[in-house]
Amino acid sequence: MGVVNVTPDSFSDGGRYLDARAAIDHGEQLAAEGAAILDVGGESTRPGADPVGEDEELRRVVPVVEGLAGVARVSIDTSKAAVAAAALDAGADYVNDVTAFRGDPELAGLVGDRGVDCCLMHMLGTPRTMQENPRYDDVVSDVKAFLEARLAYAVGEGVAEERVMLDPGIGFGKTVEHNLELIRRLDEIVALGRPVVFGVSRKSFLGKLTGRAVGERAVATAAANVLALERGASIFRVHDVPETVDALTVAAATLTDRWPATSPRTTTTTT
Ligand code: HH2
Repeated sequence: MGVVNVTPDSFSDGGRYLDARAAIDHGEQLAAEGAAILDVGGESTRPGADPVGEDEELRRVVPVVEGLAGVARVSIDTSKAAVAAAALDAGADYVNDVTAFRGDPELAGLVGDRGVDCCLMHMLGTPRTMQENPRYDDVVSDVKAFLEARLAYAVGEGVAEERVMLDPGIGFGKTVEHNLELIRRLDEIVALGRPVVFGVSRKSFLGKLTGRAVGERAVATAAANVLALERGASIFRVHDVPETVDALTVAAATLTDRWPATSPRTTTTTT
């Protein structure tokens, strides 16, 4: 899953793709590099981010979704039902909600009615407050219980269980230790029986571990993604697609003893 942030303030690429043409070009490039899904978002969720109004979010994302429909599967990264509805009308077929249907009471029903896939993510608090001293009894058990409850809620609102994917929300109300423990014990989240989405890309704990600036974290991101693959994650949300494809191709071939795997470059590489 390649990230297309149509925002002025995203933590790693804010402002680079605020213009619709630049965002579409970027999405096309990510698809050519091997992204099967393009996750289009018009509201940053970085720690401390200000909420974006519905009209502004619609203005940012709808032209980009329209431009990318048909290039790859398009996911809309939003918590607002009106934005998700417009994006689905424009060609998206996946709803990625970092609030796990807590942000807008209409969103679960919309996803159920439209019969599309969705991702429900764990977050402690809101983007404004989430990094202020996050605490858990046991981070993995707490996140797992939350995701199980949100899955039940979604199903109760008419979303087919097989349409739901779950995400532990790396970096959303978590310390470095919480993130590392979630990665180490990701198999416990996978045990819920739904595909797990894993979003570690360029996140600040990788900078704390490596000392790398935000644009220099592709290798650190790949390392975490390989561990997540080994523990059963299915979808890897990243900014740096080529590095991720290479790392996951080698890891998947090693784990499954099957290759060529899905890398777009395996057909053109001879050595
Ligand atoms: N992380 C971000 C945004 N959306 N969605 C899911 N399912 N999982 C994630 O880990 C996740 C997400 C944050 O990354 P980014 O979009 O690059 O930053 P920003 O929120 O500042 O736009």
